[in-house]
Amino acid sequence: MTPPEPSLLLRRFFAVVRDRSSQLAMSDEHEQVTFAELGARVRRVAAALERRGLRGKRLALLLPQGSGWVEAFFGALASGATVVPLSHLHPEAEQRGFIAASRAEALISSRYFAQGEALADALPMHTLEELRLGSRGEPNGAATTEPFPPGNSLAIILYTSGTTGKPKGALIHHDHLGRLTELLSAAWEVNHTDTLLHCLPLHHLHGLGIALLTALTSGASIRMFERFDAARLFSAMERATLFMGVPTMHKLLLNALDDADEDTQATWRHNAAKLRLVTSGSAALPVSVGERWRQLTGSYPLERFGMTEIGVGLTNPLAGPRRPGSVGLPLPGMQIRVVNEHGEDAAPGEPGELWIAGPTVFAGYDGDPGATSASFEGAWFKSGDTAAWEAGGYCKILGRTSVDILKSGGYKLSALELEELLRTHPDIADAAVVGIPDETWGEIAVAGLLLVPHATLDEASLREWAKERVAAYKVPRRALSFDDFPRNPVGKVMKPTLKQWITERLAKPQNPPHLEGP
Ligand code: MCA
Ligand code: AMP
Repeated sequence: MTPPEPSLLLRRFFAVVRDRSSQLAMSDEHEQVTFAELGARVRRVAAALERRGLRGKRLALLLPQGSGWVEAFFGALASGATVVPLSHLHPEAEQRGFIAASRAEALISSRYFAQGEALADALPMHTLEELRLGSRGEPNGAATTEPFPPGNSLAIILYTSGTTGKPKGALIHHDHLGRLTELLSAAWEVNHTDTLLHCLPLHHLHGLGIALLTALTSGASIRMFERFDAARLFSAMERATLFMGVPTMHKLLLNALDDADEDTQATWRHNAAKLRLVTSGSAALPVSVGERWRQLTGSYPLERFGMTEIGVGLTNPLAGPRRPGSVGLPLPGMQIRVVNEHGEDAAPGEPGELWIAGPTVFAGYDGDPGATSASFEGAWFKSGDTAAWEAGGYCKILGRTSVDILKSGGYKLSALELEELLRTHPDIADAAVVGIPDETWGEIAVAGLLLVPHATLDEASLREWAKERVAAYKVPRRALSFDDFPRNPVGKVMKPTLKQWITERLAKPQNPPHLEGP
């Protein structure tokens, strides 16, 4: 039997390190790093981790977004470890939940990062500073990273919300990522002449795989921001060619442009026109937002469809018509079906569920074979999105099959996870969360609440309470109390009706700031 091929992702990365050594790999808030320097740092971290016996282990990673994050990430992968990216956007309680769920055996963080220090009692911590120095008496000899782990070994676990309460861990192999970067690099012609503006969170596949890894392994430079900041992004566009964002970012950038003074507007327009490619994904791009970007940059943003579990399935073409409101054509290398309720391929125009197969489809949900097999039909991953074929083989996303999955600012939220959380509040007897359409966020999560007798609760303190338990972006933006929810004859909450009730209540000019129990 021939041994499995070594990691394509690492082979691609180190080929760029070799071929583009003197070129800038990234610049972040603190420094500029060439590919040669990044590669050397990655090798050092990999060797230090390997000496510490961490090959094959699961390592949580919690660092500020920047060159250190990338160094630790590739170092861990090259050492043969699996990375569980944590986010500073999550409160400690949630981070501990991900550590427990993933069975991570160690944490890579920094001695200068308080959020990492706070987790030191939960699992052994390896600081980036120590790994760089090769301290603890370890020899600091030439760091070798080969042989790379095999392509079919586990590279990352990403947590994604589902129709069950807790987020599920998606198991993603080296070659899922390697192929993703290969397919996107080819489709969007990402190359060493590009500079990508990066401000997406790295604990999700958009920021990590689609943006960061695709750019780096294609030899592009990355200008990395720790967080989204419209003014800084517009300034940086002057020396960039690529920007990948979620629709909310595109909308917030336009809002900032509208609010800027005349001179600033002129500068920002001039800078934006330098971008060769703006992509949009993670949620539907409103056509009005896309059209304004066309005016700014000269071309309609390239909208594509992706998912944690599958990578990217469909994309509008780089050259050739980009169709507003459509996610485009199957990404070359991926297979797409739209399957109707009879299990047959839907005719053009007929709605059905979007199914995806191909080399970037994940290996399953961690420790959940039931959920894994329920989401596959053979090699086809069933997305839970409703779609239809349009003329010319383009595909349109019509919505989600489940009312309990929301998309807010590009983040997937589980209504059930939020309801379970809200029910643990002492003043709340029951909760039902729905997604309400919103111009900026796509949808916002709004909680309908049944309060315990005599309780009074205000929305602001409820949000603060929830933010100690889950990431702020998951916390319902609004909460309204009801005497009861609309229910069907067996007592189940009728969410579409509740959505209507909430929409009507929100449209009324005044909502009481305090929620009151019966
Ligand atoms: C922030 N807030 C939010 C969200 N983000 N509320 C609802 N939904 C959100 N997404 C809240 C904060 O808690 C805060 O509330 C207030 O808004 C302002 O927060 P701030 O941090 O200033 O917001 P921001 O930095 O402007 O954030 C907006 C954002 C961010 C940059 C659009 O949401 C973001 O980075 N989204 C990207 C998500 C993403 O990468 N998804 C990819 C999934 P308060 O005022 O109460 O404190 S992967 C995927 O979908 C597949 C693979 C694919 O196809 O890409
Ligand atoms: P996630 O699990 O966070 O990766 O989110 C994946 C989901 O985001 C998909 O199942 C879709 O519902 C949604 N999505 C991604 N890209 C698009 C797009 N271009 N248009 C509409 N929905 C999208």
